[in-house]
Amino acid sequence: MSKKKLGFQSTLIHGGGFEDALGSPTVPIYQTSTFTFKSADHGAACFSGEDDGYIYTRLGNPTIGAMENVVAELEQGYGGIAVSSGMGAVNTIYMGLLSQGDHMVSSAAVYGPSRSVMEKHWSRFGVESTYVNTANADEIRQAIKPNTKMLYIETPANPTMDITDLEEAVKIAKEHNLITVVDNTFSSPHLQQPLTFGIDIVFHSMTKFLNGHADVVAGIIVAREKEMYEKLRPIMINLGVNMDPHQAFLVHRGIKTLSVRIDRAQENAIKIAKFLEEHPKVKWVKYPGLPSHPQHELAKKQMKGFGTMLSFELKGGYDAGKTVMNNVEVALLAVSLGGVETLIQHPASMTHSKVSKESKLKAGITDGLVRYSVGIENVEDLIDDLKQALDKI
Ligand code: LCS
Repeated sequence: MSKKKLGFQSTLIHGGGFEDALGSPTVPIYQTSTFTFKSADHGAACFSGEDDGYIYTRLGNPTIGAMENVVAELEQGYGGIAVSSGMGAVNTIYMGLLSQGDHMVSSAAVYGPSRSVMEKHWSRFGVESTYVNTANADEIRQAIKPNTKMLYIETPANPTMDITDLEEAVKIAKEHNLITVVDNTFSSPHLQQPLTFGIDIVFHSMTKFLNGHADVVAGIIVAREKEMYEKLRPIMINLGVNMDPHQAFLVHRGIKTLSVRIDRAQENAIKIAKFLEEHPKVKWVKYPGLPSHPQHELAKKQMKGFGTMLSFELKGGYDAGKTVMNNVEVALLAVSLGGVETLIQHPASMTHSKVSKESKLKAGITDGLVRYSVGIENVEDLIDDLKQALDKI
């Protein structure tokens, strides 16, 4: 293949540069824990770094490496670090870059455990955190203290769909010498490439869009610069949150259809968002593609599409939401998101249940908020499904 830089969709298919010795177009699954050395000297050279041969799968593996290289290319970063889950990525980043006495400013609306692990556990090791609405740059500025080291952003945020201005965030971080981290799970690199805005680290729960088929739990970190990559990779290795080769194979297969899956689901998402917004029983809908979304213009500027996630609240609050969740027949009542199947869930009692009620309300996660992840089913079926469930209220 020519060395010309490929477009995004070609990179999904051909990225990473892996060439199989026997000509397989897919990356074989090296389902092994260890690799034999040619000699004792060769083993020593692999450990010293003189030889880049494989040693042990927790340290590196060809199947995992091929997938890491594709995602690093898609995010336009220096290198990818595959991890066992999205939470493996979160904790690798916290452990690698925050020490006792350091402070982190983060989006208040983040995936519940990304916040609760910081507030309940990293705090035990002396790491401080402040959660603010990062969609408001003034709130970020006011939260920065002399010991602030990291600005952690989830955009669009789970589950409020709030959008943080990445350009502005990088500007603030530069003024205060902060490391910037973006959880890019809700967009995937198909819709948003935070490293191109100057963000230092991007990570994903690949359980979601990158894999896309609700059959794997996985994560990845991509660093913009070599130095950051080299800081984080040993943390993943020593924490032991490495990926398994079979997991990597499945995610790599899912990645190939990332663009077609998201483009197709987005066509459904805007129609569903409009249907809900016009429905008399609906109080509000948050979808970046609706002009009523408070950061609709920002979404247009920094994202290549509006995504497939939306949240809404019914006029009847939680009880009405529960009726809808209990009566949908095409959408599945389940947590997770970003797959080909449509999912519906209730963040306050499910994904964000471990976050205190006060913090949830401050972050905009009301009791009545219902989250809906749009899949690639026929949109008429999804709308009819919601219609009949709303009729049951
Ligand atoms: N970041 C975001 C934005 C997420 O949505 C999730 C999982 C994670 C990180 C953690 O990834 P995991 O370890 O599960 O691969 N989000 C979930 C959700 O909203 N429902 O179930 C899981």
